[in-house]
Amino acid sequence: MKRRSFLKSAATFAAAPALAPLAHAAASAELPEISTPAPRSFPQGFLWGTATAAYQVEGAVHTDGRGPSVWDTFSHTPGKTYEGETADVTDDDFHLYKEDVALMKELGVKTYRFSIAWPRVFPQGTGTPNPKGLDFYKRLLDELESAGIAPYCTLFHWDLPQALQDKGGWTNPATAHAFADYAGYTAGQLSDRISHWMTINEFGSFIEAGYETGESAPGLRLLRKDVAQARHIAVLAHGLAVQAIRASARNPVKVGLAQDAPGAMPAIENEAHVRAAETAFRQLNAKYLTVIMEGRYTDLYLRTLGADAPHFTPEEMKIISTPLDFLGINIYTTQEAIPTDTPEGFAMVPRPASYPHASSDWLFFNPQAIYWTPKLVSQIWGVKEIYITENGYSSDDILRPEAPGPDGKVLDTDRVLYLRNYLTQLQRGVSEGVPVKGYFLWSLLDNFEWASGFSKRFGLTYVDFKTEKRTPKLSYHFYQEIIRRNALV
Ligand code: PNW
Repeated sequence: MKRRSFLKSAATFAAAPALAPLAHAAASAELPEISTPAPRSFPQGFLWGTATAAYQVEGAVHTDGRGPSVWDTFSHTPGKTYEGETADVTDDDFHLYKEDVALMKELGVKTYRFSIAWPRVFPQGTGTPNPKGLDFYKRLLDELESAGIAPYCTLFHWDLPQALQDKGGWTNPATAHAFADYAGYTAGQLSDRISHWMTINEFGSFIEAGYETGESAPGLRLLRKDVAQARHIAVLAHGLAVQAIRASARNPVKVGLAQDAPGAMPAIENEAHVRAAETAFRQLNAKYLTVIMEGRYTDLYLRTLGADAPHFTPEEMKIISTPLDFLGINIYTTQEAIPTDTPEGFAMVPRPASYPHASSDWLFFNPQAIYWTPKLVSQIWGVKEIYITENGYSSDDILRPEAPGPDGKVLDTDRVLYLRNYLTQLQRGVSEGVPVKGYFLWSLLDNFEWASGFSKRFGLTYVDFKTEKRTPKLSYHFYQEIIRRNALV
């Protein structure tokens, strides 16, 4: 009985021209040919890339005059990172950068997003620059140039010079000016080689995590009003740096940032839910992206903080909202919003306990994040040039390590599953006209995952941290194939 009904449906398929090429169907009377769907391509020139950050991959923390950063201090403080792990050596990319660029060349990426360690350039945060610190990046840029890979550079990926933390770090307005000086100096030195600059990576990950919950460096738990002021100083630092980079660049440059925008997406794709998601997105991003894009804190944000709201001047708001050339967004997840009858007009839906996530407990699997977040950013603020500056997946290294099998292969089908689904949604957005110009996969290599140490692996390439041996995983070959075809596979 079952067999008969299968045959019936097979005949139906064979008759459908879109699915089965008839000539082949004739070869097998019973089974329809499996059809290959039309390639779902990306626009010509779509910029495929990969990303890392200085402290997570470089190692060589005492080399060539690098000063200590808050992450050196924090990771060396007992109890702060997983098993007390530090990034003193990590991937040793400082010495192995040629091998790492070769891995990228083989992968086929057109661009590489990396960060410059502020304490290599200004070991004390301000004052006299350390030319030897910049030399490392010049060597890296030479190597990238000969591999035909365009550099996208982040100036601050959380490694604040410890000397500045000793004077209050991001709670001290002087840090904003020190950052602008460092950004201007570095752009002056390297703008002949780097055209795309990002000021700051993920405000919340060093302000809330560093000064409110204490999970990240410098590991403080300050009062709400001090955290609100620190946020304000950080967005001001961004604006001052945008101006400093433009003022000192010797070539035309494009300036943006890389923000992990808390996401909101419609729980159901209808008009009311989309409106709720838009409203939610602006409010959830009030602390950083909204004030940068609009030059004002939302009323709801100021009202919620009450007496703890930040102090600011109209002049500062102008600096903070200096127009950008592009927006970088780090996409990992998002959360469903629904419309409500409340004055806010939206509510975020709490995630059910069984909502799937990666090894990192915050990394909820929601491929629609990469469709909705850029779409909302372009809808709300009219942004014309967007990059996905990070997107990636963590596997677990504790329960069942992702180590190479006896055949030497790392078959990370979980990461492939994640990437296939996210890239499908990215392609959907791009084909509908959402102006995403490029995608940087986090990360080229397994690396130091901050407070999680080496217990989470995000790499396309497996790294044996005892030997520094690199082994491209299945996901590396999957991404390589997508880049080669410029289409989903
Ligand atoms: C980003 N969250 O961090 C960083 O930019 C990278 O340095 C990091 O390795 C990568 O994502 C993976 O974690 C995040 O809690 C940290 O939502 C935490 C969150 C998001 C991003």
